[in-house]
Amino acid sequence: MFGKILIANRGEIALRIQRACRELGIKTVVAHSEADRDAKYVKLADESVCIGPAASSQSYLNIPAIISAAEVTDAEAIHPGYGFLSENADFAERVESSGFVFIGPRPETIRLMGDKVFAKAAMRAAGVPCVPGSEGALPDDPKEILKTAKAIGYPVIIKAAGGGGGRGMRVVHTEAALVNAVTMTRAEALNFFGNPNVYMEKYLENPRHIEIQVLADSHRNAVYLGERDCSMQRRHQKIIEESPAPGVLSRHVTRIGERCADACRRINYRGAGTFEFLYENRQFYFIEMNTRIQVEHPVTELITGIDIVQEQIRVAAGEKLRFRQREIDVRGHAIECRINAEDPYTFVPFPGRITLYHPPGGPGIRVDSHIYQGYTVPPHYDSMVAKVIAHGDTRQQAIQRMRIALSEMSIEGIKTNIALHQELLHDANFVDGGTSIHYLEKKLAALDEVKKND
Ligand code: MV4
Repeated sequence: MFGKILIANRGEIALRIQRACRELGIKTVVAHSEADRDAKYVKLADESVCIGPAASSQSYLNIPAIISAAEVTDAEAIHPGYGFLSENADFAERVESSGFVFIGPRPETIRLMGDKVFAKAAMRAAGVPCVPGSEGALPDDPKEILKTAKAIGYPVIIKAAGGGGGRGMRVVHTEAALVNAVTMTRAEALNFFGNPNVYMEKYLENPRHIEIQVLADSHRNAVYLGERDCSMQRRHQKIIEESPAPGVLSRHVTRIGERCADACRRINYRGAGTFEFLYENRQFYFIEMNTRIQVEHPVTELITGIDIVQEQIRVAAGEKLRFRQREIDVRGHAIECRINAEDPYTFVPFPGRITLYHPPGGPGIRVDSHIYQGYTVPPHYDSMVAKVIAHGDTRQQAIQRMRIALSEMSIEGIKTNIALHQELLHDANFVDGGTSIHYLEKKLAALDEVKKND
């Protein structure tokens, strides 16, 4: 096992990784920006290195500075967390060529999954069901493009191979709009991702977003840790996640999960990963794979009892997975609410000094947060300040525990979206379960209408 790990991230995940290290008896180094000097997790770490100014481009994305920090502190491995450099294959390569272990998949795997055309082809070959679409990247010939769309049927969606997470896509409803949409998406793709390749899929109008968590070691062992329903989102920012996904048959999850684990063995995957699916009319359709730890990993930890961050570290150190698929079972139901420093209805970020903080607690409640009373939320980064995760025997109990937790929680001095979460936890459609990826945006638009007519 490693003696010392450098954490190349900030906020709650920096603290989360530190806790996993501490339990494993590993010393920690936090590489931080000037804006995060006074953060609690920086003080709690065994060592810290300031790697640059507040702007992420000069600190959390500064590859040479991070490598130097690992060198001067004699760290053996680097954990990238989520966001920032976590899915940057060049970074993973630089980490390994500098003699450190990258806590995540091999750089080639990150590169493969970063190209959504390659990722889809690999998954299709492994028997993972995908959204019907073009065979690989679209050609230039307009006739061929029109033919492909005709075969798929409108509406279709054009996506950039180098995109993902909602960037670089266009929905096309008619033949008349198709060729221009492909040209525009291609131009943006080249501009934003340096890769002009685009591909086409059938556009699913009202799906849910359900993902499968996997864990693999470097000895070709792989397991899946159930699913997460992440459909409650706005502008590709998830706000509530839960597991199990309401109304999805567990034997269906088992079937898809087996496919995902199988695909991991086939591509020799290492570490934690997530297979993203759209789910519509009781069918799963693979769209993308994420090669990092995700924000919402705690819901899976609560229902499986597995510490995913510790397992990431163990498999990165070359250890074998400590459990087989049949030893993993799902217990109860978990829901996560992401608490953001923002106006609950306009979503405008609201950083600032926290003058009062009372975190919730009690049975089945977990809070992953780096904040404290007197802490100043810096304006330079993501606005998430805490994750509240509720676990119960049933979904109903998890919802009730979450409502109680949020009612106990006080954060003053900044605005937060706690009121929005409370509203959603009492929303009849959310309580029924199974709302689509468009539900929140439609609900917010309806609330806006009510306000306008007041
Ligand atoms: C889609 C889709 C409908 N049909 N693909 C957006 C994020 C990226 N990961 C994939 N996305 C979508 N791909 C097909 N064929 C709808 C979306 C989509 C979406 C997906 C997941 C969560 C939220 C979303 C919000 C808008 C659109």
